[in-house]
Amino acid sequence: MSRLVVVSNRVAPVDETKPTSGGLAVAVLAALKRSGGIWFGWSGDVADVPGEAVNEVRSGKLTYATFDLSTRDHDEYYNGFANSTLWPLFHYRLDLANFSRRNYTGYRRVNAFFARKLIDLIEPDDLIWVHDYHLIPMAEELRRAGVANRIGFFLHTPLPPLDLLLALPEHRELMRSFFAYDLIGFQTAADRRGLLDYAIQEAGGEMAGDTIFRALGRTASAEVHPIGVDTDNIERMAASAAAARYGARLRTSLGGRRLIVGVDRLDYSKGLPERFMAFGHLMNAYPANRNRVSLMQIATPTRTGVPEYAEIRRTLETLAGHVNGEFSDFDWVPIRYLNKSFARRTLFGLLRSAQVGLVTPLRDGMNLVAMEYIASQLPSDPGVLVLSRFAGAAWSIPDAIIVNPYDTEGVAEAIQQALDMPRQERVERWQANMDALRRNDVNRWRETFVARLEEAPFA
Ligand code: GDG
Repeated sequence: MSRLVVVSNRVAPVDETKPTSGGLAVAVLAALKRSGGIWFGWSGDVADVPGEAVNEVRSGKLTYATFDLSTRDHDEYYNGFANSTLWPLFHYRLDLANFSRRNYTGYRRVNAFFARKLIDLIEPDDLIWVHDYHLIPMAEELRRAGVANRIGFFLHTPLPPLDLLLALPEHRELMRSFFAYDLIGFQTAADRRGLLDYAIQEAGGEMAGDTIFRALGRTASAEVHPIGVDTDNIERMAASAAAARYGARLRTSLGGRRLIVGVDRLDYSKGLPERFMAFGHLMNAYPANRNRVSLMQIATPTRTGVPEYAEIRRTLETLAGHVNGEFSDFDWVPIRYLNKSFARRTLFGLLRSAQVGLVTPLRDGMNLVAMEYIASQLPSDPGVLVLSRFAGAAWSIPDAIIVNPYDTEGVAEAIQQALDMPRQERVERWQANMDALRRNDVNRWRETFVARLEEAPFA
């Protein structure tokens, strides 16, 4: 079997007791722990004058190879093109996308820098698996330097339709970079469509099989490989967390009231203002819930260097204050809004304590929290997941209550339906969802993607 070399912008801390928020790191770590290999990427540290060296640390079967970025690279590549241009664009938010030539140049420069550093580590038979929107040009840079290895790419975010992609001034160069991979994996068929439409309609390419296309002289396969979670591990952690001390603290604080939970990175794609408004509407439309049901929203701050993230934080504080001001009682607060991060075990314990999981992004590649909520439940008395149709997870968890997150009244109705659902139906829905998640867990995701990459080249 070939060695697996995973490349992603951030590499999780070697010390696993440190919380890792962010779906990519969580998924890649779960996948790599089983297979072993190299995990190559940015250390997360910024230095005015970064050292040139790649720092290698071994832990079990896995080697972490990391390096620092300069302040300028961090500004232009990470805060700039990746998180102020591609992230909003790929989440259908042209209104929030920033277009700057300088940031695009920085993005290309840092991708070339990643490629130069990686070349020293790889062997001819290695499988290289690049992750996410930060590193789309990696394969092109590697090919330019003569690397002939099999190279795969997985996009964790959505890819929008062709017309939105065309708004990017550099769309031609960026999209062409995809074609240097052998295998390109997407979360859903709609995301894959964006690339194929581009390849055929804009780049004059053609299909050469169900998934295989030819464009600009290269052949690649574009496939749907939906990501999963480590179900066994989550079940175990959630069960042990429920017995922990803070579980008792939470129960005491609720005083027998019911709990709705949301856990998200603090990001405008996650639909948090809409969620708070739907919860406020629930209090108005179904007043029996007052003093009986609370929403606990954990919103972990991320990307604090990007101005739009400060803006969404202010919006949420205002909205939570508004709902709480209107409906609180001297012994009850409707929204418990927490801007901090928790250990994974604690998080799964909280998910298990909640009768309703509320996952309502406006657009999401997959959404692992939806899956973690299902995997954390007590099988004999599970809670109900209310899930946005615009999360990739809606295709993987079909027996959730599926909602349109823009429809405030509809989301409030769905929450009420979840709160009222009889145990028999809860158990049946949960069982169907859990079976689906077990069949397609994170190990299966890695195995099928890597097995497919081993079959490359597809020409
Ligand atoms: C991207 C795509 C896709 C959150 N807060 C804490 C914490 N988390 C963990 C969650 C979950 C992960 O972070 C978040 O994953 P999501 O999938 O929900 O969202 P993104 O970060 O946007 O991930 C997404 C994913 O990549 C994988 O392909 O699903 O669509 O956007 O695991 O539990 N973890 C800890 N403390 C926290 O406070 N320890």
